[in-house]
Amino acid sequence: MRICLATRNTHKIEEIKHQLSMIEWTSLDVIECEDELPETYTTIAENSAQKALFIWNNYQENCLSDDSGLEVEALNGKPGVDSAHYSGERDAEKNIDLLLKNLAPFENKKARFVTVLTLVIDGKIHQFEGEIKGTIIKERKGKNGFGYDPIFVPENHSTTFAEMTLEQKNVLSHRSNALKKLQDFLDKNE
Ligand code: ITT
Repeated sequence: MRICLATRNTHKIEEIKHQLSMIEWTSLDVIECEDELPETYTTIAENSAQKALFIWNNYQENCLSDDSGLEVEALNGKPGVDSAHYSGERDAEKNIDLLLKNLAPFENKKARFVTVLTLVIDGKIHQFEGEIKGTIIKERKGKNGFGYDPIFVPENHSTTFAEMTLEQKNVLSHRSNALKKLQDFLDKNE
């Protein structure tokens, strides 16, 4: 069975393919989808479903979408669903700058990353959620990964996601936790 990865985020694609390498993946380019995937809801779970159903409804392809975000406790869960364009632009550096500025007055630096994967197989929808708790540090550290990785230190660790290799991040991350649930589902439904 081939599954279309319904994302244009190359970092997500790399992480997902690395963890679930046995799946026959296809891509938005392969199915000739040039549309921007809609994300118009106010929750991560709804946006995840919306992206996958858009592909199923328009291209009749089995597919997997990933909607994720960083929820910061002291900021009442923000940037959350707005993580990709928190600063008003799709710019990771500006997003981090704004987050550090907004969080500076608070002692509480706790945060969590969350991912909701949506798998659509033959029109049926299945969702898998993963999270990783951690803290936000005051200055960027590391060059790997993407998004908020340089300022996020996962619980029980001393380095940021951006200081870890892809393999190390993939043992811990919100995305990998959701992918493990997806893998269990596929194993049981083979
Ligand atoms: P697609 O919608 O095409 O999948 P996207 O980048 O727009 O790609 P989202 O709407 O899910 O994806 O936005 C998620 C944002 O949350 C992402 O742009 C990052 O800023 C942040 N994010 C999600 N997962 C992350 C991770 O593993 N490490 C760092 N930041 C992450």
